[in-house]
Amino acid sequence: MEFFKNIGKIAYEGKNSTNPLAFKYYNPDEVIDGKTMREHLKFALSWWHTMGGDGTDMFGCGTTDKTWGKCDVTERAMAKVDAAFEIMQKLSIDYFCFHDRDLSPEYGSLAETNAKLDAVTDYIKAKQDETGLKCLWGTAKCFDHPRFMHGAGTSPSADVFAFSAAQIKKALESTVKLGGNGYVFWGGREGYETLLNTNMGLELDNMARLMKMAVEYGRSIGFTGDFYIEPKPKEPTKHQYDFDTATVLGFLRKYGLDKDFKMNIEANHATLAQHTFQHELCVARTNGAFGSIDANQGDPLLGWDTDQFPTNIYDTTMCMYEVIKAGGFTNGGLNFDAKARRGSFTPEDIFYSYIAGMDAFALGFKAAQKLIADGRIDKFIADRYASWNTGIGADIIAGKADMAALEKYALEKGEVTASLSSGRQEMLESIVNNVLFTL
Ligand code: XLS
Ligand code: CA
Ligand code: CA
Repeated sequence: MEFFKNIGKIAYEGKNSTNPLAFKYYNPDEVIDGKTMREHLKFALSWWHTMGGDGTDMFGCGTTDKTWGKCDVTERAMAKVDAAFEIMQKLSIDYFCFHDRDLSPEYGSLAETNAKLDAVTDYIKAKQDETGLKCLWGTAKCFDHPRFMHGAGTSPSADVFAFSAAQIKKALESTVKLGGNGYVFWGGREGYETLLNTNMGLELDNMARLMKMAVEYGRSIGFTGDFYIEPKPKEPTKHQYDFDTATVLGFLRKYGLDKDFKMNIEANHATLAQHTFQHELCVARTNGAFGSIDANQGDPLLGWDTDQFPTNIYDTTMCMYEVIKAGGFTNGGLNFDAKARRGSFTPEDIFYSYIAGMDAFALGFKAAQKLIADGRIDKFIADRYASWNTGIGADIIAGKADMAALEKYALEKGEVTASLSSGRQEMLESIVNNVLFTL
C-alpha cells in the first residue's frame, strides 16, 4: 500500500526551482571527487522521529497521526516498515537508524518482545533485499521503561544491569541481521540527579563492563562495524556521564575501549554542552575518534534538545568541512535525528523537513569543498604555525629541546611579542562568507 499517494519521487530540480517538493541542491547522482553525493553524504532516516514521533510534548498530546492506519501495535510495526521504505525511496535516502523499540514495542515478557522484534526485522530484511536500502546503525532503547528510572548500565540494581545486557544483546543481533555498520550507546539515563544517592565510581565501572561485554559479544557474532558513544551533557538526567566528546574520550581510554568506540556526534547535544557543533567534530577528528553524525539543530533561544531539522548553512558547511578533513564517512553517515515542529503536522511536512535538511547538507558539503579548494583558510592556518617548522619550534617537536635549553633560548632571545602576528578572525570570517555566497 502507498501511504503518500500525492507525493512522487522527489527530483533534483536545481537552485532556481520553486517546487517545494523538489531538491534544490541535493542531486543524489551528481559525482563529486569520484563519488556520488548520496555516497558522500550517506543520509539516514531516524525511525523514532519519523515513524513514531507524533508531536507529543510536556504540555500536550500528539498533533500528527503516526498510526499508519493500524490500531493494533503489532500490525502498526509492520505498516511502519512499509511507510519508512516508501519515504526513503521517495527521498533517495539509502540508510535508516533504529532503536529496538521503535521497530517493535515491548510486550508482556522479554521473550515475547524478542520474538515480535524478530518478525519485524525479518520483514525489514526482506524489504532490504528487495530495495537495496541499508541500516546505518542500531541501538537499544534502555531509557524509556520505568525499570530504567535510575539508569541501565549505571543502575544501582544489578537486575536492571542484567536486563539491559539482555536487551542490548538482542539489539546487537538485530543490527547485525540488518547489516548495520554501527551500534550506538546513547546514555539517556546514564547519569545522575544528585550525588547524595550516587556511587559515581561504581556506576562508571559498570558502564564500561557493559560496553566491554557488548564489544565481545558483537565481535563474536560477526559485527565488524563501529561502536559509537553519542555524547550529551544533560536531558533527561541532570548530569549525563557522556557529557561531551572530550569527557567520553577520557572514559574510553581509562577502560581500554578506545579501539572499538568512536563518536556519534549530534549537533543539538554539542549546543547543550555549550560547544559548537564544529568543536565536537574537531575534537573527535583530532583524536581519531570521528564516526558518525546525528544531523539536527537546536534553537539558540531554547535550552533544550529540540531536534530540529538542520537548515543553518553556516553550521552544515563547517560540519562538512570537518567531515572532509576527517577523510569522509566510513561506517558512519548523516542520520537525521530530527523531527518536524509540532505545528508541522501533515504528511507532506515529513517530506518538506527532509528536503530542507538534505538540501542544507548538500549545500554545506559543496561550500566546504569550495572552502578547502579555495585554500585561503588552510594557508592562513599553516602560516600561523610556521614557527614550528624550523629552528626552536622544529627542535621542540623533534624532542631535542628540554627545559634548560628553552630557558637558555628565551634568555638570549629577550622579549618575544614581536614574533606574534594577527589572528585575523574577521578577515577569515569574511572569506567564509565570500565562499558561501558565491556558490
Ligand atoms: C536523544 C538521542 C537519541 C540517540 C539514540 O537525545 O539523540 O535519540 O540518538 O538513542
Ligand atoms: Ca541523537
Ligand atoms: Ca537530540
